[in-house]
Amino acid sequence: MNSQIRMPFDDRLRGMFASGAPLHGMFIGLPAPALVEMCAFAGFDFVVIDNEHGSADLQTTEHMLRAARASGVVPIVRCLRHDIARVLDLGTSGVQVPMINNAAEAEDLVRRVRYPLPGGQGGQRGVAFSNRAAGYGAFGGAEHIRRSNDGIGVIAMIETPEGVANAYNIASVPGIDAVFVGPTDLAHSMGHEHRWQEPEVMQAIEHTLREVARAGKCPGTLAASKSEEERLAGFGTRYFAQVISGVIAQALKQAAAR
Ligand code: 3PY
Ligand code: MG
Repeated sequence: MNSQIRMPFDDRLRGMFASGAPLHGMFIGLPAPALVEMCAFAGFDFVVIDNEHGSADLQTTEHMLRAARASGVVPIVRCLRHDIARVLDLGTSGVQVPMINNAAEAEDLVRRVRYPLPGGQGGQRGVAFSNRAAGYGAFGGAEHIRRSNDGIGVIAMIETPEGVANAYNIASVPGIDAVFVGPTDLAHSMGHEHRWQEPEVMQAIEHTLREVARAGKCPGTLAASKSEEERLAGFGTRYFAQVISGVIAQALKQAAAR
């Protein structure tokens, strides 16, 4: 028996959130497994395959998850609620879901991620062992249920004033590991279009990050520069993401200007 065989889904994410260490990653909205590998080889801790705004279909998403497993970077998929079941079966390590506005929505999110357990415990994830997450049946059964329920990370996004007002309650929901503030949507929903640097929006972002830290969960948001990251770390932020299309566009502009 080959002792080197690895289970398809990587269960390190929740431990990373709980560790207290800062985490750095990249949103990837382009349908390209090679970009996942490039992020891994560059040293990022995680990638967020962006199926809210990106164009990857499910097959490409599965290939991107394979690329993450092969290269060693932990993959999260950002997706809409109705896609959670599919990307879990493809073998993601975590899901990040936009526009969570209150504790009831956060509880619903956790239930969608967890398999049902005896005694009415757990959640409502549909069970199949034929998918990639369970090794196409090779790693099915009770051990897969336990490893999935214990190992898959759940990240709620706060992007509205209602979410900001309920930040502590959202973060306190058992099973929510991290809360990520979406500054662009938050600025728009507060009536400031894309101007997240407006003082009112900056205050809402800070308040949310501090409330998530107070609830003992991992606060996260976008941080495009080191100085921005240091400012956000002052509020307890530990989960920092950049956007790969922005990084590439900036590099291309510099290359074109030579
Ligand atoms: C936002 O800024 O709205 C986001 O979703 C960032 O990922
Ligand atoms: Mg958003």
